[in-house]
Amino acid sequence: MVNDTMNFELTASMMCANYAHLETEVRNLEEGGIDSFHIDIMDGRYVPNYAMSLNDMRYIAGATKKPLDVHLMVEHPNNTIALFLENLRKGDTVYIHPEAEYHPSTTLQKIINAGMIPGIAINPGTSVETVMEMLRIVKKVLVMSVNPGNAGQMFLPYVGKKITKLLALKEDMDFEIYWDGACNADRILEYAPRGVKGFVLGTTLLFGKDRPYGDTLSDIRELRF
Ligand code: S6P
Ligand code: MG
Repeated sequence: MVNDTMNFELTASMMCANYAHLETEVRNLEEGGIDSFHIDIMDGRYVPNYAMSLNDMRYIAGATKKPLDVHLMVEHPNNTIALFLENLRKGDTVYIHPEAEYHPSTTLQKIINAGMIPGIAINPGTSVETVMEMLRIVKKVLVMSVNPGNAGQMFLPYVGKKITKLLALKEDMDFEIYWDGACNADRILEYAPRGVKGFVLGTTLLFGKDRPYGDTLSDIRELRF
């Protein structure tokens, strides 16, 4: 049954979009009611893929007024974070992977100082305990339920236990939880009522379905699966 007070966010994983018609993709997603655009930036080192780049992010930032949700899968984001921050707006989110940086709290402070929302992304193999202090700094935690690097991967079920741990901490430590990777109907039905704030939609639910985005998004919001 739909809980009236349930209010979760849906963000589109733009590495899954059709780049032959990127502007149309952005417009259709906006008109279909997407809340934000998830931008997967990769450097071919921290993850074995490239996906999106700074220029892709800039293009999408110019094509929409909706918030961007920038997921940096790069080594030492502290070295290049300024390039991203200077192309974003207040209210956009930037996630870093803590293990990709020697001093992740320095990088998070740069995100805060620039007026963006600071977040960390937690890999399937990273424990809550190893990022505990950073939970006090960030406003968002992106829980990866696939290993970072690609869309269309298999869901790793052991991540569920980590979500339960984070749900118990989120009020006290003042952060929200977002889900990234193989996000399907069952996961939204189970975890939205428990307090997961948002879901990244990729090939599992949204893209490549030959169906208007607006229809899919309203079905998901109404939990009509
Ligand atoms: C993976 C990336 C994700 C994917 C998303 C795709 O490195 O961070 O944001 O793009 O998971 O969704 P799906 O449904 O294809 O797994
Ligand atoms: Mg991502």
